[in-house]
Amino acid sequence: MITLYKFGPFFGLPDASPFCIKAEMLLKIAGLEYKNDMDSFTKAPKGKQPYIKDDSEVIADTTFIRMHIEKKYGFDFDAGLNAYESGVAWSVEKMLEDHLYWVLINDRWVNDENFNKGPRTFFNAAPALIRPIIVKMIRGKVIKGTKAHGMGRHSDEQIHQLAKRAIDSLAGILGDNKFFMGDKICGVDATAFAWLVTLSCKHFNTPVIGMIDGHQNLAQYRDRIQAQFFPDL
Ligand SMILES: N[C@@H](CCC(=O)N[C@@H](CS)C(=O)NCC(=O)O)C(=O)O
Repeated sequence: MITLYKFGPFFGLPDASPFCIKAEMLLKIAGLEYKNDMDSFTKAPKGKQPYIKDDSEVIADTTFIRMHIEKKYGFDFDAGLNAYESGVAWSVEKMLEDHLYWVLINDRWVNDENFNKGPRTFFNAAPALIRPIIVKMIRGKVIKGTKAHGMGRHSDEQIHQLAKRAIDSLAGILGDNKFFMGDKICGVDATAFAWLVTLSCKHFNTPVIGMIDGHQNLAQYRDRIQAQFFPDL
């Protein structure tokens, strides 16, 4: 049995982290049985979630989780795609994970209003006396990360200009397809759904929600996948 280590549902989303939603989607797409563990972040081998335990093997990072599923279970997430299509799918995935992710982090962690009603609440269980210190330290670490990546050096307006360009590209690639690369769900859909549902979260105040909802194909794709894979939400 596989155990998926994740944060758990927050803000009406399947998980606070799009990477955890992606990992869960990969397991669901591959049709593998798994159970969730939402209490083992401190044991994460790379200091990040998600990670999985499959028998005695521990695998951290969604891309390595995907590779593990491909190798151990012989499941091909890109079955039927030619080399060009696989390349497009991989590029889309990495645009979301390594570029649009930082828009999300900026909107949630840098913006005061969103931070106060979002990430700040992750620390509610910490003892009241030291809570402000922990919040300041972790928020500072995340903001430093946005600057190290580079996204955090832009103005909000510039960040949202970049977001719009990325969202418009996604809409263009999806076109009239049912799934990102055609009629059949494939690996990139795990990431695309995870990011679209997370970036559309109405708990937060961000123009990115309107950018996504402005594309009927993206909004319908997100809602279709949510209804199929997370019907309880
Ligand atoms: N490349 C990793 C990224 C995972 C990741 O960034 N996880 C974040 C949540 S979105 C995390 O656990 N952050 C906690 C920390 O850095 O302390 C993957 O694909 O799994």
